[in-house]
Amino acid sequence: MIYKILTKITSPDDLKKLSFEQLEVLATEIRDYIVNVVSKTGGHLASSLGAVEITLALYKVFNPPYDKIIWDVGHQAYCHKIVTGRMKKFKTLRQKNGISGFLKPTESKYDIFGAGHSSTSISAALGFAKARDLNKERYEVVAVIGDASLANGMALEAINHLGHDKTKMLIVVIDNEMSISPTVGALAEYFNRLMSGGFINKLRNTIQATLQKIPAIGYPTTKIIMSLEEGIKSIFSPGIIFDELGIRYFGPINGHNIKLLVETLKNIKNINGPKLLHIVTKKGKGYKPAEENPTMFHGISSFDPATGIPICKSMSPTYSKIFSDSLIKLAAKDKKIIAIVAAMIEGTNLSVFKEKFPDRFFDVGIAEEHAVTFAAGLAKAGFKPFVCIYSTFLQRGFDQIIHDVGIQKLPVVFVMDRAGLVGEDGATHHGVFDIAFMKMIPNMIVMAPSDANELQKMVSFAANYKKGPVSIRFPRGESYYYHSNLQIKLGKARIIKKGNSLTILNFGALLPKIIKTIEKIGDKNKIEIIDVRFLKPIDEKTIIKSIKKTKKVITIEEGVIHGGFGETILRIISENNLKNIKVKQLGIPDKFIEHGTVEECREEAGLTENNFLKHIKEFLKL
Ligand SMILES: Cc1ncc(C[n+]2csc(CCOP(=O)(O)OP(=O)(O)O)c2C)c(N)n1
Repeated sequence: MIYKILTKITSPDDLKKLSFEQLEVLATEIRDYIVNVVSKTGGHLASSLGAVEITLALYKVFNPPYDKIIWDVGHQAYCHKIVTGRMKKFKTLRQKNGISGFLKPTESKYDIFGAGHSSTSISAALGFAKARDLNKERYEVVAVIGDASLANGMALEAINHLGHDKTKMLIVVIDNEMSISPTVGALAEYFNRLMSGGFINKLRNTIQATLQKIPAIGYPTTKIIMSLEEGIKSIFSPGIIFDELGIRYFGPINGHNIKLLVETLKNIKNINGPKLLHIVTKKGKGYKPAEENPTMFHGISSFDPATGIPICKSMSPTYSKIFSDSLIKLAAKDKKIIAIVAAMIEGTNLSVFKEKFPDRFFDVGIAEEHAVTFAAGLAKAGFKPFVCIYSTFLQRGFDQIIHDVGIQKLPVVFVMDRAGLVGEDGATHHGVFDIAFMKMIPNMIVMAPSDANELQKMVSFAANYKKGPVSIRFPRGESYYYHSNLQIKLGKARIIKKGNSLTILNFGALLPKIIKTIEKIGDKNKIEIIDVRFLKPIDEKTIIKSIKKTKKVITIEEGVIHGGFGETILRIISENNLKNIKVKQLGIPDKFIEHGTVEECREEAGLTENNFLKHIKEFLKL
């Protein structure tokens, strides 16, 4: 497609000059461009396609960056990136040093507030609105949030504050009835009713107009019907929840009609106080494969733009698949096993579990905090819940893990998928803090498998462990098979290879890389490799014995060094008064690692075979 208008857009101001017809052409060009780029780079396609018209309408009516338009999550903001001066650079989406897949204020002054995790926009927007009032400024503030993200506790807390505070700002809810899979929960059902409420309103107007035209019945009859309608309206009244909470509700309106969006935004822009505009969109709009399969196209790797068929690289099964297969096998025998996810059924690979055991599967929506305490209740009542949440999103449930699970020693299993560096999603999504936050919680068993076989055994160990909470972390992507016939015993490490001059202590899935590195050196008996497996309780005996022998230690983990596994080893060395020990901790240094491929991110963190080799050689003076 030739981009006649798109190539001329260098900032949102350029949109102000366009007619509605031109904006419609632009929307088509933007969609085509997004599909083409994402088909090569991968990314969050379907939500961004659905948000094209609302982006154009917002920038036609408001004046960013003076007006603060704050996007929730940021996965739907590709059109925003393109029309805010990043059209050419958009081709580098999610690549190292390229455009971020989420919102990043260091990337553009138009990315008003950083995001990647959901449901932060209303709180942040209220912060901006309050600051404006305190500073006696006049800018407008808009939070743009999806229907699934609106149901999250944080968004609801912000609404609670906003309705009470009465500050002037606008919330635009993009309702496509989808999270990654269809939105779940009572609020989603309420939105459905609002949509039919809109329908009722139209019907009501049509009935009224028609009846007015018939002289025989005329006005009095209309009144009776209207009062009946009022009865219906009190049940179905659009927006009643928001209105009752002090936030004026407008909508629902068609989120793909630019003219209607612009006119509505203009009409409500100057109304004081908190407002909510409910727009209805189609996820994947304008690209047939994404419209037909919005879940698959929510976040997708490269695909053929002509057909929508993913360009698959053949891979061994992912760790997520190994985990879900293991859990399904265990759940078939143990009726107490329950799986809980927070809006990530596909990502955690648990759709088969859901099909097989619908009564024992719960998708609680984007509600990680609730997922943890809900599991705590189930565990207290005798069930064995597995809370399956990406490492990065479980950060939200930190207090609940301590307060509701840890202190009560409840047998909840935390399965942290995507633990470690995740690559293209970048700093907001790397799962690098869980080792640190799990290990500090009393009563928590902290495990990390180093291969697929070990993961299966750990899942089975966790299912049978009754004395308290357990956490298991595993990385994104392809699994490896290294071990065979192994047994998992609480708190027991495994010596992978014996040696006398250097101890390498591994925690997690980087073991195959370590072994490959050692193979390159051709070492026979210098290096001892220990796969620690349990960070809590840790096998101090085996570790101390090895350290006493070699006096040199390298610790390796794909998590933050500060507070991580390596620091536990320093504690062991110090508490046991081991003298003259040289230690190198390899892990994520004290900075946020940006996006890139997983290998590029590992390079930045120093978690590559080359860097392992460098430190091994230094220690062994090779
Ligand atoms: C705290 C948190 N949990 C989970 C996710 C993963 N996630 C990203 S987008 C998304 C769905 C968002 O749905 P919605 O808000 O309706 O927006 P849509 O994609 O439909 O436009 C989810 C679950 C996240 N980003 N943050």
